[in-house]
Amino acid sequence: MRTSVVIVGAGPAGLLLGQLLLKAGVDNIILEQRSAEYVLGRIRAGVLEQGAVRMLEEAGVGARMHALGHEHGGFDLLFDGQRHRIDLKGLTGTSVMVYGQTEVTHDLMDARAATGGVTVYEAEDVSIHDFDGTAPKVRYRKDGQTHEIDCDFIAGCDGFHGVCRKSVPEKSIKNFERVYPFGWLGVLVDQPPLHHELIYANHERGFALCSQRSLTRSRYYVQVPLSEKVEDWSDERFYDELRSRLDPEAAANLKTGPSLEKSIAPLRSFVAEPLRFGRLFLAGDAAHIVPPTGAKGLNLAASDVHYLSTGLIEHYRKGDSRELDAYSHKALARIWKAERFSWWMTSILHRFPDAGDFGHRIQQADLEYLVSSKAAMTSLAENYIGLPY
Ligand code: RFL
Ligand code: PHB
Repeated sequence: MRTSVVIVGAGPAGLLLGQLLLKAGVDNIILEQRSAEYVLGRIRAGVLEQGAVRMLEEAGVGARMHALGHEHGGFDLLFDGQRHRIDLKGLTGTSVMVYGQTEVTHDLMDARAATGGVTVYEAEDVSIHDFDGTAPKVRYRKDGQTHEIDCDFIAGCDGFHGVCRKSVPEKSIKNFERVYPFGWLGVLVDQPPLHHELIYANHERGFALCSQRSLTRSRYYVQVPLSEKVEDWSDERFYDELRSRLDPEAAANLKTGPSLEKSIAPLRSFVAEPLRFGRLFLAGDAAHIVPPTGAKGLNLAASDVHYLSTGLIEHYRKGDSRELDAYSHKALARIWKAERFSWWMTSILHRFPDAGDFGHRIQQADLEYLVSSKAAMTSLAENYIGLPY
């Protein structure tokens, strides 16, 4: 078998890259270790920047997103019992789109099927070879048989635990990492959201986030220590904890119901440098992780794919490799800014076990300054809606 680009991973990064390449006439095969149903069942991000919205439009999957997604022109910050609105639209002229990652994945899978793109689901033991030479190969097993694909390039879109980054010799890659001493316990529930926009809360019991997927489906999170087990959290205990971290009005508006999904996600900041190793490129979570506080994970996958797809398309269309050569540098410049923003949002909104009284006062000062200064709020808004690319 032969194709131009083998894409490892059918998450948003792999599917979006595959679709943009197909549209430009660059053939590709996606190898995914899980089933399509499993991939669609993972509940993750919920907020899209305008850049990601544009990318999805470019990939030909904008219609359902525009019909079902909701534009949000702001969100609330809650601390010291008071809510403060961050007027994204007023401060920057731009809003964000609330549309779940599951829906994005669903739309991209449908578009790929309609264009006849090949995705091999349940591809086992994917391994990548000879990417430091001119003729890379990718092997995998499916239904007990071993297959080999010859290609020009490999795109490692296989997430944080994927095989691509791990296949790079240690001396060629540098990893930067910060692990946070807490996670987010999240619940998805078929009940109307308690507020029409998102609420990010800093409370002495810990961070809380009231998010949503639609007018009838809500997504809520509370900060928990890493030692917590999801089995110990009944729905009732979760809602009681969430209510205790909200202002009286928000707490009174919480509509509860049986959780459709409940899980704990640890928080981590991570960047691998560079993003290119010969004919292997890393994109999305395979290359970097942000804590979800700034809603940047999925959006960074989209901006990586913008730079990478542009480079690959120019290479095939014009024989011009300058954009491809610039990929790692350009993508990393944007990645680090999103890493900084996500780290900062995490640091002002969570309770850190070892912050002490001094750390707590500094956090309070940061929040008070933020909501009293238009310049500070504009900086927050500009980063939240997404830096340009
Ligand atoms: P994904 O979505 O992880 O997709 C990678 C795909 O690669 C497959 N794979 C392999 N396939 C073949 N062979 C192998 N050896 C493979 N190893 C892995 C995987 O099965 C998977 O299908 O990465 P991608 O495409 O880069 O997309 C990134 C986003 O998914 C991610 O940044 C966000 O979802 C991060 N994230 C969140 N971001 C937000 O903005 N808001 C959130 O609320 C939010 N919640 C989350 C999250 C990430 C989580 N993870 C990764 C633990 C919650 C969780 C639990
Ligand atoms: C979500 O809806 O899952 C979500 C929204 C905003 C965030 C993180 C997660 O910052």
